[in-house]
Amino acid sequence: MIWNKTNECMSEDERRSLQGKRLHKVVDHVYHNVPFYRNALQEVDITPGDINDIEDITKLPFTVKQNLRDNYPFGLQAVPQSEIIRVHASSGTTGNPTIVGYTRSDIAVWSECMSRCLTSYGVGRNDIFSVAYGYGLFTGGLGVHYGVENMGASVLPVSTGNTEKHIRLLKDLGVTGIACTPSYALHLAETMESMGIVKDKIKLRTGVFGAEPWTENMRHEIEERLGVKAYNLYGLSEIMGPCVSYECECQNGSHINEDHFYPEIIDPVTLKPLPDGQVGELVFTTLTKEGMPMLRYRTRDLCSITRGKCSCGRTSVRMGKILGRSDDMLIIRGINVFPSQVESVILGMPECAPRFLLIVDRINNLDTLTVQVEVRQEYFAQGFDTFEPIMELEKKIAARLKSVLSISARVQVKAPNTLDRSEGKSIFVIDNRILK
Ligand code: DLL
Repeated sequence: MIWNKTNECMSEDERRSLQGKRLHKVVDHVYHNVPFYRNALQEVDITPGDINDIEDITKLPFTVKQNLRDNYPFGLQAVPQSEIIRVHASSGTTGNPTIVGYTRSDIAVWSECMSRCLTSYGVGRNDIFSVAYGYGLFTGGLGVHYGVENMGASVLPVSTGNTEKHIRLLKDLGVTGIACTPSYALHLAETMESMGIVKDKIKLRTGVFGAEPWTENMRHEIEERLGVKAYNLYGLSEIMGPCVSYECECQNGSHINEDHFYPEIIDPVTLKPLPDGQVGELVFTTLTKEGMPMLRYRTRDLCSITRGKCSCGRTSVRMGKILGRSDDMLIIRGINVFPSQVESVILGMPECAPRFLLIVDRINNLDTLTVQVEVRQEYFAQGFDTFEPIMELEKKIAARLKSVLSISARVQVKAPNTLDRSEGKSIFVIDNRILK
């Protein structure tokens, strides 16, 4: 089944013509309504009149996460506040989070794109679909939720946590579809097994996984242990949220909703476009977004794209798996975490030396973050010989980290000069998660 045959299956020429018209419109919109973009376009001597075809996109400047931070909170918004009906936020590298405002039309486009994804996974109106992404500022929960409602299936908004209660509901309600991070799916399988519930006792058929990288091995393991067919879902809050691309039954890449989000692959060093099939940094331009349009947003995700009609009938371009990042962002329990956020907390505490180490592990399929921090010599000399002050400080650092990162970290305070740091290199992260 295809949700929107016209837009998902249009010919290359039709689509390029539509994209060209939409690109002109979005450039005109930001030129007149977002001072940041007007300045950026004037710097490269471009006016909306210069952008008529989709090929003209390479004349436009790039946007990076730092631009969103610098214009915090609403500087990149292209409509008056009265037009914004929803605001989401995700982590910035340090300090300011990234704020994204959506108009009523943006939410409608998002819901439609998400319904396209779900239809492609084989979800239909008779399905009961459990959404186990976080509801709140993260786009995962509400994003998938609106898509399920829009297509007329029943949504079960379980959100994250409460695993045992969730499993009971899966069983008792005969839930047929689930969306969550792939690591949480494995945790769910493990908890189910420990509760003595065999997969035949639940009716799950479709699993929708994304928000973090995962491998073919994880796919097979999830399919085997939960009894589902596992599909990829990709997206990012700056562009919309979950719905940017999705797998079909052929599972040979994820179809990009490219009538709304125009993809390019660039060399992250030279910033020059790369040919199809070559791995580089994925860049998106929003073609219809009103609230906070993005021109050539550098996602930092590394992958390749493939064109050509897929056996499912869709003609939209497909992106391969995300193979890595061109920056140091970590994804821990689906939440984006930058080492610089931890650094900003530690530098802000007089008791701490500017020496720290992040250790990321995956234990029972749940990510854990441990932060080791050295205490400053002068504080150490004042009586760190008993446990109490150490524990107090650990608690204090953990509370600050939680408020900045939105995830809990285990903090270990260390004596001065005990953390092993390679000479001259700033290696702050040990990521023990090996995605097999
Ligand atoms: O993670 C949106 C989302 C929610 C996507 C639920 C899919 C499902 P952000 O928090 O802004 O948004 O994080 C976006 O997460 O740039 C990728 O690095 C990573 N990511 C998202 N989906 C996938 C995926 C949401 N399927 C960042 N595979 C992106 C690999 C993914 N990485």
